[in-house]
Amino acid sequence: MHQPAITGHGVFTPQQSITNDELVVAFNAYADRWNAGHAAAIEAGEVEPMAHSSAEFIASASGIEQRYVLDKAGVLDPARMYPRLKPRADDEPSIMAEIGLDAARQALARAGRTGADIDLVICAASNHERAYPAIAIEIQKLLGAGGFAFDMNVACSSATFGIQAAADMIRTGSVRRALVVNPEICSGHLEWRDRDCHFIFGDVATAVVIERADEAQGAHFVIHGTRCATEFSNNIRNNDGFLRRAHDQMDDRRDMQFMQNGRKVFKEVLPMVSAHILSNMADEGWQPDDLKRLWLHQANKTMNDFIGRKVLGRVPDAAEQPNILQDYANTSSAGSIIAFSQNCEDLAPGDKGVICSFGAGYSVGSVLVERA
Ligand code: CO8
Repeated sequence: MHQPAITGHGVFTPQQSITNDELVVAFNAYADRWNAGHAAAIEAGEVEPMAHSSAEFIASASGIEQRYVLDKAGVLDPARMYPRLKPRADDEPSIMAEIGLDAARQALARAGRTGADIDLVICAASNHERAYPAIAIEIQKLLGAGGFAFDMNVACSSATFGIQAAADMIRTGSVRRALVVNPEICSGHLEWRDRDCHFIFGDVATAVVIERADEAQGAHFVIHGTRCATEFSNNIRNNDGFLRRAHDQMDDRRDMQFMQNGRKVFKEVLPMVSAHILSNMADEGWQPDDLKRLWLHQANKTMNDFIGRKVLGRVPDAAEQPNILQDYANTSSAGSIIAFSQNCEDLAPGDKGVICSFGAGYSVGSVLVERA
């Protein structure tokens, strides 16, 4: 068995961002328009008026202060309330491939590698721009990589599940060098017209290079235990899919975008996650005090505070458990990788940490790493 290591990492951040205040102004304008359009039904008591959103609620309930998006104008247009992204012709790179490639090139540069060194590309994300050909195969071609490539989707846990798949293939020798890419265009499937969730997500792309530790060209993180777990739940759900036309459901339906029962998710996922991390660590013989850093999924600040406390048995310092959700919001599978990428270089050889993501499915994935 070979020892896998993360040797490179990269983050593509969109140029446009939306503050909570900007988001709330647009949402409230949309709500006012909707209420005006339904004035008679509201007056007759047939429908409830749409309530305003609040920047104070968003910051205190989630910890999110702003989010990056690929198209700000479409999202903030009260007559539209979703991004406007130009469709790509068949001979142009897809949007996911383009932003994934940017993150991938940064990760390859850090690893001291080129696309030609890669023989596995996994595009692991919450949604894919088209059914086929796989986005991963497009990225493989654009990078000049060899071997093979495939797409996978485990919602918010896609990155850690992708890392486990790649690490296992490196361990057994079936691939030599892998790239796990997470282009997350969450703005495309977020319901910006629902105040319960309109603040939650942002767009980004991340990538990591995984190869044999003894072939690493520079500073790297040895991958010890990897673990994935799933348990079916409808509490985070999106019903859009390829049968939409066959189901005669081409109309504008709420359940074709992200839906969740946030409170239930909070309550049910939290115990799963801390138990999952602790059992992965126990099997590797790691104690909570061994952990120098937790790079957690970035959904909610209170959630992360709770998990950090459960895992370490005390309140973690902000530096021990860095959050990036205040700047990026929830970027689905990319969140823990942004936290890792932006907060790993200062660790010393021998320092240990855990990358952990969790979300729809339910799904939880954790990767134990040690700075070499
Ligand atoms: N402004 C003002 N008030 C609001 C707003 C708002 N924007 N939204 C809700 N309220 C009101 C509610 O109506 C409610 O009022 P009342 O008490 O009168 O009923 C009150 O505020 C409290 O609402 P909640 O109970 O909903 O508030 P919470 O404290 O539970 O916070 C959160 C809501 C922040 C959503 C919280 O529940 C949470 O973070 N839960 C966990 C979420 C999570 O981790 N989800 C994981 C999903 S990510 C994932 O798996 C990936 C999916 C694929 C990606 C999809 C991309 C689009």
